[in-house]
Amino acid sequence: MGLEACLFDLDGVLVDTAKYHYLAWKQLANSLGFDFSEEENEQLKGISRVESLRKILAWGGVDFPQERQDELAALKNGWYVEMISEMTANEVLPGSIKLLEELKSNHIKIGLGSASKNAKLILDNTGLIPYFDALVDGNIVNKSKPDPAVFLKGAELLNVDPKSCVVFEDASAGVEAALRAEMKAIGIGAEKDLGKAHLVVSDLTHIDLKTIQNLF
Ligand code: B16
Ligand code: MG
Repeated sequence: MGLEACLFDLDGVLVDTAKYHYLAWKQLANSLGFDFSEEENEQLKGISRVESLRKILAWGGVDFPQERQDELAALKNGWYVEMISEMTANEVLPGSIKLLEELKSNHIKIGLGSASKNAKLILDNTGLIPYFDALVDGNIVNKSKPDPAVFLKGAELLNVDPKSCVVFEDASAGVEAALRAEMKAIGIGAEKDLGKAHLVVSDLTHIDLKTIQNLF
C-alpha cells in the first residue's frame, strides 16, 4: 500500500508553541510558590493540559481538589491563549510550508493530529489552516497519545486506510500512538528520544515527498 495521507502533530512539528506553554505553566507554578524548569517542561510535550497540570503540581509537592485544579488549568490556558493570539506566519517552523505545498500539489491528503484544544487558533494565526483537509485536536479526541485514537480519527475523516498514512511527531508518546495505529512514523527531534520511529530528522527541511514514499 502506498502513501495517501500525512498527519501532522502541531506543537514541536509545525510550530514551537512549547515555549509559550512553558511561560504560562511557569507563571502558574510561581503563583503557587514554586518554580518549574525547562527540563521539566520537556516532559510535557504532547501531554494533555490536565495531565500536564497533575505532573506540575506533583513536582511542586502540592495537591488540590479537582475543582481547584480545573480553575488552575483555566488560568494557565488564559495566559497561554493571550500569548498564542500574537502568533504570526513567521513562527511556522522551517521546511513546513515547502513540504505542505509539495504534498498538496501531489494530491496527498493532509490532516492534523494534535492534543491541543487551541490548535484551530494557532493554525488560523499562522496561516496554516488552508493546507488541512481534516483537523483532529483535543476537542475532538480526549484519549491522550500514546492512545492511537487521534491518528485513527484523522485517517477516518480523510477516508484513507491507516496503513497508507505517515505521522510527523516530536513526542515519543506520539510516535508510539502512530505505531499503534499501524502508520509510518517520522520523528522530529533526537534519535535518542524518538528511536522507535521509522525515520528521525531534526526538522522538516530534511523531508520531501520522495523521502516519505521511500518508507513504503
Ligand atoms: P492545550 P501537540 C500539545 O500539542 C502540547 O505539546 C502539550 O504541551 C499541551 O499540553 C497539549 O498540546 C495540550 O494543549 O492546553 O492547548 O489544549 O504536540 O499535541 O500539538
Ligand atoms: Mg508535539
